Amino acid sequence: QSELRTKLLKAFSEADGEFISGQKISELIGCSRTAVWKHVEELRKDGYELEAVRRQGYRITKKPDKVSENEIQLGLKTKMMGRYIHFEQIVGSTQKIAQSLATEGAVEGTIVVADQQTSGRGRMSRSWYSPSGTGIWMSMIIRPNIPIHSTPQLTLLTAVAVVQAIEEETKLKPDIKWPNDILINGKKVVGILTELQAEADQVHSVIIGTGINVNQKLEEFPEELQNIATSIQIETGIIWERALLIQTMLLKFEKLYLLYLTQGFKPIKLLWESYAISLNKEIVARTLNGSFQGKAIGINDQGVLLIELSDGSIKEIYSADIDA
Ligand code: BT5
Repeated sequence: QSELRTKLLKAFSEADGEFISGQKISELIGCSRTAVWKHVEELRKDGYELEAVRRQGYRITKKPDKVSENEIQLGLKTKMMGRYIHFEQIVGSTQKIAQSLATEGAVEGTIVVADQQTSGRGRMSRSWYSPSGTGIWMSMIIRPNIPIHSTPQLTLLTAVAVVQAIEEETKLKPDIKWPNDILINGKKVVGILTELQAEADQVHSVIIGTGINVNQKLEEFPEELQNIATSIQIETGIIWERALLIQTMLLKFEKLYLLYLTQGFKPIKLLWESYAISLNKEIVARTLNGSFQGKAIGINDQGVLLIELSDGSIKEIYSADIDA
C-alpha cells in the first residue's frame, strides 16, 4: 500500500461513508486534483466501489477486501510461499485442512486460507475466534529438514515475520510475547499455532497456523475477548486489505525461513529478541507441570524460554502461558 493510498483510504475511512470533496482529498493527501482522480480509478480497479457526485466529491460504497486465491496471488512476490493456495470461504479449521493436504504430499509453501473458521483452534484445545470478512486465518505447510526439538523455533520465526509485515504495512509497532502472542498496546492481535507431522526424530511437515485480527471493530469481539484482544483496524482506524497483509507476511516469512535454513536460528533469535516484551521482567509461566515465577532472562538457541527462579536456578520452559 503506497503512502498516498494509505492516506486516501484513511480519509475515506474517517468520512465514514459520507462524501469528501476532491479539493479536500487533494489537501489531505497532498497531491493534485488530477492525481486524486487517478488514485480513485486505481481503487476502482481493485474492486472498490466509489460514487462520484459533482460538487459533493467521492465516497466509498463498497470495499473489496477478499482473501481468495486471485487476490492473494496477484502481486505475490515470493518464490515458494503461497505458490499453491487452497482457499475456502468457510472451514472448521485451516489447520485441519493443511494437515490432510500435508499427508497427501502438498508441496512446501502451500497455504490454506479461509474467510471464516467455525472451529478455529488455539493451543491446548482452546478456541480461536475467527469471524468472516475481517481476519486472516491461514495455515502454511513447510518441510524443513530439522529435528523435532527445533520446531518451536519456527513459531518464533513466524512471529518475527508477522511483526515485520504489520510494521511495514501499517507502521504499528507490535510486541512479541513468548512464545506465540503478538500484542499491540498489550492486547492480542495475532496468535500462532505450530503443529507437526513427524516420525521418529524426522520432521515430515510443519503446519504453522496464523490468526491475525485485521478489520474487526472492538464491539464485534465477544465480550470475553474485548479486554484482551485488538485488531489492526482498532489500532489504526483504517480498514486494511487482508490479501496485501498476507502477501507481505509470506514474503517476510520466506526471507526469514531461507535465512534460518542456511544460517540456523541465531539471526532469527536476535530479531525475535528485538521485538520481545517479556524479557528481563518478572513473570509467571503457567505450564502443564505447574507455575514458575521468576525473571525471564531470554531464550536459548533452541527457542526455549529461560526463567531465573528465586533460588538462582535456571528453569527451561518449553510451553506455557505467560503472565507478566
Ligand atoms: C493461539 O492460541 O494464540 C493460536 C491461535 C492460532 C489461530 C490460527 S487461525 C489459522 C489456524 N487455524 C486454526 O484453527 N488455528 C490457527 P492460544 O495461545 O492458546 O490462545 C488462545 C486464546 O486466545 C483463547 O483462549 C482466547 O482467550 C484468545 N483468543 C481467541 N480468539 C482470539 C482472537 N481472535 N483474538 C485475540 N485473542 C483470541
